[in-house]
Amino acid sequence: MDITQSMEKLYSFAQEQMQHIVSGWRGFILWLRHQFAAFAEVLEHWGVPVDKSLSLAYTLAYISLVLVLVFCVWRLARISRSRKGDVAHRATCPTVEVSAQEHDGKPDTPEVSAEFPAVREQPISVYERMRNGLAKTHKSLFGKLDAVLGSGAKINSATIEEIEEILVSADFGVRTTQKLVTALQERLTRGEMQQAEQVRTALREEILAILSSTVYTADMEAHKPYVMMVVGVNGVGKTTTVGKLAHQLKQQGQKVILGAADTFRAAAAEQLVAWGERADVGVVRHSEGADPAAVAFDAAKAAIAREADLLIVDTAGRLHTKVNLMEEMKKIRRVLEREISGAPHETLLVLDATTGQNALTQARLFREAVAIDGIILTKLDGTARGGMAVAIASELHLPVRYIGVGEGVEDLRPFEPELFVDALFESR
Ligand SMILES: Nc1nc2c(ncn2[C@@H]2O[C@H](COP(=O)(O)OP(=O)(O)O)[C@@H](O)[C@H]2O)c(=O)[nH]1
Ligand SMILES: [Mg+2]
Repeated sequence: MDITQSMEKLYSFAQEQMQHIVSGWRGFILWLRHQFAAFAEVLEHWGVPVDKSLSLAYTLAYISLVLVLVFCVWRLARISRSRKGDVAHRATCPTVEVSAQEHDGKPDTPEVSAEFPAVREQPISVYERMRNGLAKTHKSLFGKLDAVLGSGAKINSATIEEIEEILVSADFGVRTTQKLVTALQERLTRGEMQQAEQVRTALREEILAILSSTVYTADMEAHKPYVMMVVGVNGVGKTTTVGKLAHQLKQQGQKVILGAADTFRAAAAEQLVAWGERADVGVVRHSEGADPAAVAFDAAKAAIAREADLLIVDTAGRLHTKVNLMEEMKKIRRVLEREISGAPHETLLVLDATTGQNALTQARLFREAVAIDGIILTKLDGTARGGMAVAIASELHLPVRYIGVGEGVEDLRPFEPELFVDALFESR
């Protein structure tokens, strides 16, 4: 067969196909007309005049088409926005659920359930979030400070006494306030603090010095899986914090597994599972009333089996059974330690900033039972007591690792003293 022959064959084939398409298209148009006629008939049946029914049918179809198109564009825009912020590492870690029964004898064969997409929030800067979160403290602290310093009067010991009261009211704590006041007094004596602005600068420097003295950065790369245990009394924000942490670390490309060791109420594990779905990470849970240490055991096994980078264990916090609670914490620690060398590599105590000085009492209590490596201070957005962060660093000599400045998934930030002090001091 020569080239001319094959070209002719190809041509006739193309012609045939075109005829099919044209007749198919005509058929489609006829079918469409038929549909519109049927729709117009329905409209007539509903009382639309005969001469208007067909044009109304066309108009309604046109409006529906536009709405569908608008919806599609909106969905596509949302999908592309969420993809932009997503790190490549996703959808690899489905939810894991281990029932109490399964635990007996076969701890490391967790059942796998559905996968869930990650949810992203509107991006606003870390600093903005922190500033918004600390707005109440800023307003209270600097509203009062400005009232004292703004009069233009000479700075003297009386001014410092007034500052002392302001600091105590912002929950800097008596001892920390004393420390700050002594430092201010010394600057005054040395003649370094004669103007209002110098007082602000001095206060900023002294607060930053206290906060910086306890900062540390955990080396999460040093262990695999790196195990974090989150403890604290009921309602301080443990589960929410674990959820936020899981989400953020997952977004950074870490493979995270969560352990729901608060087995006191079924709702507690369900809350964590919901966070797990949201963050798209696996959750190991048992049924209500199960031994929290058994959850820790299974979670550790699952983290090893799945080669997770991180295991975060959420715990219960019922203080009315204080002794039991502390024993429970110790047992969970022991189990984790036995399964993963050096675990938990970080034990973080969650404290609610709105509870003020009571949080310090809680910290001392927990410290007696388990070694605490750092603090997560939550709900700083809901209080004018941001001074708590300084009191913790100063009185407990414990670093604040993260702060919670809202209920959103991005409202948990690693604690950076400089950023914190800037956010606290910057005028709005
Ligand atoms: N405003 C605000 N609320 C928070 C923050 N962290 C947690 N919460 C809320 O505190 C409540 C108790 O949190 P939950 O995680 O259940 O506490 P848990 O009992 O310690 O596990 C929930 O309503 C959370 O949304 C925060 O940083 N800011
Ligand atoms: Mg909880």
